Amino acid sequence: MYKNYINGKWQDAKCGKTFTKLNPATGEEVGKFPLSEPEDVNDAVASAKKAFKGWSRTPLPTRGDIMLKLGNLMLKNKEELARIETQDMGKVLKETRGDVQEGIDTAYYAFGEARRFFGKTVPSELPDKICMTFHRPIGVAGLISPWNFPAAIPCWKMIPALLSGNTVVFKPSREAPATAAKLVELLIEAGIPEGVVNIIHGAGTNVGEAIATHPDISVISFTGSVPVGKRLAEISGKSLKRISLELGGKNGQIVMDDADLELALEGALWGAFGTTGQRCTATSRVILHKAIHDKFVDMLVKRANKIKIGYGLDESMEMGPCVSEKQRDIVAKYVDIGKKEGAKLACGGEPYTEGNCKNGFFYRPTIFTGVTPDMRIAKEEIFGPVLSVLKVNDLDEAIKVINDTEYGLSSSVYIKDVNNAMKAVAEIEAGITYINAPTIGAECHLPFGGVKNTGNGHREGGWTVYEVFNETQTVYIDYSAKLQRAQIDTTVTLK
Ligand code: UN1
Repeated sequence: MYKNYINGKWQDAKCGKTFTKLNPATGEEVGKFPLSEPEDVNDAVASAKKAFKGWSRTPLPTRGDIMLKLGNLMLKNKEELARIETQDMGKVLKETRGDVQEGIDTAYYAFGEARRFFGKTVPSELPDKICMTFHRPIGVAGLISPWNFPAAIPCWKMIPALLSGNTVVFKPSREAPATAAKLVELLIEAGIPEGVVNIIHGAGTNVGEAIATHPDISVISFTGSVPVGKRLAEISGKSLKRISLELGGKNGQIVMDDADLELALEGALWGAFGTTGQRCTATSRVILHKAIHDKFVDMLVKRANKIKIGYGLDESMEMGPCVSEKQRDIVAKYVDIGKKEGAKLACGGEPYTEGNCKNGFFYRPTIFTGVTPDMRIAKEEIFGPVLSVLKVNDLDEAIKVINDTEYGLSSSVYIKDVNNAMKAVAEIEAGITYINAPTIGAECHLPFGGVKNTGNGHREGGWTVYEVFNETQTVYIDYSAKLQRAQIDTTVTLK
């Protein structure tokens, strides 16, 4: 029986209710978790608010040391964390190890940042006066994370929030709660003081909304769907909370006629079927130049049919299940839609129930050809192992097609001509563009996020996420010992 962690104590939801998390590969129970209510959020926020003064005044390098310890503990427990994660949400071990590594890298980045958290010194327009800026923590951060990267994404959010001096109320997804619980245990072992981190398990409609409405939460970071992101932005906008939204994607991989096709094939398979297609960066469209279309589709289908599907704890498996029965039903619904829209099913298109897989929520790698930009399977995020193939005449059309979506997270172009590659980089509307690499695989020390309905202008990762979790304080120091009036007593005049 798992618990919430509030004010330094593990405790049940006050109402006593729980939910059961199932292993998506076996249908077995992972554990029972508190089904919390707004009253639990209130306690967590009160605890985080109380802890803010002490934590925000702790020297940054001391906070950084805790992040270093967290990174070291994650490294020491990497295998255990990866195995918990595979049972929690289904990704194969190779991938859950990578996910944990992304969290470790984020912790080490924060440790380095702690000793270089630079503000700026800026010349004044007046004599004997200096100006500078400081980063200041905002207060209590409400962090709402998804299930598809249950170690990396909570780390992307918690680590910069904490390093910056904020305290945290963390609500993990109901589909990956065991990984989140383990992460919080490691944070406690790393020495995070009481009240600084609080975890509340439960439903988005209850806990998530309570976070967005709570007057003592000052900043929210959310990764998830567009409808939920819009809802949270609407609620939190009423109290002018800062909110960083990381929402969906309908990412495309263009393959031009001069591309290295073997390389493009590896990229498309990894991008489309890695994590069972359940990444917001997943390749859900390949946009093929007509000259290589038929050959590439042939290569793609042959290889997709050979992907080894099964329980991720078995090292030989390449693709795990969908995260839940509900998620698999969504995939099946889109496959029906694709067929009705007139796309051709080139492979897959049904659940995978062979051998031990019958109790899990597996679905075969699925490829639709003959997809046109107006079809729903070309436009809507599916979040499953479904790839739509579109055929184009030239690069201009490929760019038009790749941009023809409400989203703008990741994008990829396989190409050799350097001029055309640079043209694509300039014209693609996306937060992330890869040349000769798949749409997935962002590194934690670079900005991560998208344009259009993928977000609201913020970026996670690297130095940019620190903008989300900090206010800027501008300080002027006048040592002239007289009143100097800016804009009036200035010595600079342009003739
Ligand atoms: C996500 O799917 O929400 O770039 C995050 C990638 C990973 C992160 C994905 N490093 O695919």
